[in-house]
Formats: sequence, C-alpha cells, structure tokens
Amino acid sequence: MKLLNTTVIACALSFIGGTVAHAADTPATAAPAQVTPAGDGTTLKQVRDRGYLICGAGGSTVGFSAPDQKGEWQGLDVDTCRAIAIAVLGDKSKARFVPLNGQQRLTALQTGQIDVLPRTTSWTLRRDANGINFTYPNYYEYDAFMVRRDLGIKETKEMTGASICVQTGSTNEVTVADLSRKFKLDLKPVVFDNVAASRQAFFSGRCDALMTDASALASVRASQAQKPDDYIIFPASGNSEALTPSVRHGDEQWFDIVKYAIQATIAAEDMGITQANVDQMLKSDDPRIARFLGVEAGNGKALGLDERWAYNIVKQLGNYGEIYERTVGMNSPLKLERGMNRLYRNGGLMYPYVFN
Ligand SMILES: N[C@@H](CCC(=O)N[C@@H](CS)C(=O)NCC(=O)O)C(=O)O
Repeated sequence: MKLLNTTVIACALSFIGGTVAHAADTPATAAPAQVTPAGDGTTLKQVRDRGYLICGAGGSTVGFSAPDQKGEWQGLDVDTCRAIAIAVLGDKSKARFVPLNGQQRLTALQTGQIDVLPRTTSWTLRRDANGINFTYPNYYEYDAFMVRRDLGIKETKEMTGASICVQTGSTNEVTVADLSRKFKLDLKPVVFDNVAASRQAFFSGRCDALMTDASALASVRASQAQKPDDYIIFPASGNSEALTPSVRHGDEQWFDIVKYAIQATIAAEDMGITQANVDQMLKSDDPRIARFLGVEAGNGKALGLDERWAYNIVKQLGNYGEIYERTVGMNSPLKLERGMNRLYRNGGLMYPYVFN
C-alpha cells in the first residue's frame, strides 16, 4: 500500500464560527437578507412579510442541495426547504437558497441571515447547546472514507499514515482525529474550508482519502469522479449521525413549524398519502387523514398556518419516500438504498408524530 506524504494545509477546528459570505464558486439565488434574530413568533411574520423563505444550503452536493444545469436548486435538503416554504407561504417556489460552507452555516443561522438550515448538518450536543435547535432528521447517515480502489484499502484499520481530505468545522474532522487516536493510525488531516477545493484535492491525488458523510461521498463519486469505478467507499467509524435541519433558539413557534413541515412528509408516507392520490384522500373517511389534510380544521390554527398546509406539501412535493427516491434514491443518479431512512414499520428510523 502506497500512501502520500502530505502536510496539513489549515486546521481550525471549529463547531461554530466564521462569517457569512457567498461561496464564489456556487451560484446563489438569494442575497442573504438582513433579518433581525427572532423572538417568539417573529420568524413566521418576517418570512410572510418578506414573501419568501431563506434556507442555508450546501450548494455542491448533488442529491442534497445543488443547482441543476438550468440553475434550479434540487435535492433532499432543497425539498425540505420547499416543504417549509409551502407550509408557510403555500408555494414551493417561495424558497431561496444561500450556499454556506461548514464553518459559516451555524453562524448564519444564529445571526438571522437565514431562516432555517437544512444542509447535511449532523445533530450534535455542542451545536444544540450553542444556540441551535435541531428539528427532526431528514436523513440518517454514517461517515465513510472514499479511496482509490487501486490502493487496496478496505477498512479503517488499514489506513495507517494516510492523508485525509476533510471539511473544517465538520463532525468528520473530529472523527478523523478520534479514529487516529483510538486505533493509533497517525492519520494526517488535510483540512479545507471550501468543499469544492477538498474534492478537487482528493481527485488530483493530494490526499489518500476523502472523508465525510457516506451519502455525500456517493454523490461526489457519481457526479465528479471521471471514472466512478476507480473509487471505493467504506464506513469510517461505524457511528451514525442524524442530518437534521435546525433553527435558532428563541422562536418556539418557528421551531414547531419547521419540525412539523418535515414530519408531514413522513406522516404522509406512513398514511399512504402520495402526490398522486392526495386529492382522492381528501374524501377519506379516516379521521386521522382528514385532520392531517386539513379537511377537519385544527392543526393549521395550532401552528399559525393555513389549514391545508400539509395537503399543500404532499400535493406539491410528494411524501418523504417520494422525495427520497427522486433526490437520492433509486430514481436519482445516487441510487442510495433507503436503509436507516425507511419508515419505522419497514425497519427504519423514520417515524411519524401524532397529527392531532
Ligand atoms: N454531517 C457533517 C458534514 C457536513 C458537511 O460538511 N458536508 C460536506 C459534504 S462533502 C459539505 O461541506 N457539503 C457542502 C455542500 O453540500 O455543498 C456535519 O454536520 O459536520
């Protein structure tokens, strides 16, 4: 096994920090509007007055959030943002996206430059305790390494001395250090602020491995590798992480709205409500479905939303399973198995809350 001898480029390990700026290499459809950090109930009013929702996004991970060839944002995190826009404003086109790197994302949320952060962000104790409220996971994940197949490495314990391209301010940066310590691997992190630069560095041979969420690696391999078959991906730590959209502390109503907008996609799948049958379901005599779709009023009023908010989400986007398959699953280039992201009744971790 031949490993590259590299040095660390930059290494500011930070959970929260940095300033917000547009990534120069990723198109933005919204300038970060100046928003005052919200107190109770003010985010809903601000979003309504503004007329659109502002979401923090990755910008370069196809399947989660990236503009397509027409410049339209697509992905699981993008549809999560659209679901919230639909709940609040009734229209999926009323969502705008600000690309943020790993270090910028939490500050942008805390300072009110974005309304919500659906950006492959793992739910962690220190983030949670530092001004962020995580809502409900939209993707359960594990971390992984991607290496060139011809290196012949197939598991973490074979990585001794390897150089690892990794993002600043990510959970992955911590895990690389942990793995090195736990298994005495002498891993050499090569740390980047810019996700595009880290991927480019890996493909140009600057690092032996690229380390991040397994889904992001599948995305990078499918969308950026010249020959995807030349690379293998294997689990890094064996730990799982819940990628979870978050809101800032201080606005409980907004917290509930975002949580239930995500939940609505999961509950719809659980109740068998799809984009194709949702109009039919309006006539259902199942009281649970009638309440969910707003045929029987109450849920909308409780959240401060239109009674048809959940109906509108399913009508415009589909349920969680439909969104999953379209963005990262079998109907997408990534072809990721549902795995942990199946409904609980099918052996997964996604379970619906009670909608009454
Ligand atoms: N889930 C991890 C990693 C998140 C992360 O940094 N993801 C990479 C994926 S390679 C990223 O920077 N993505 C930016 C993008 O999606 O464009 C965390 O919350 O720290």
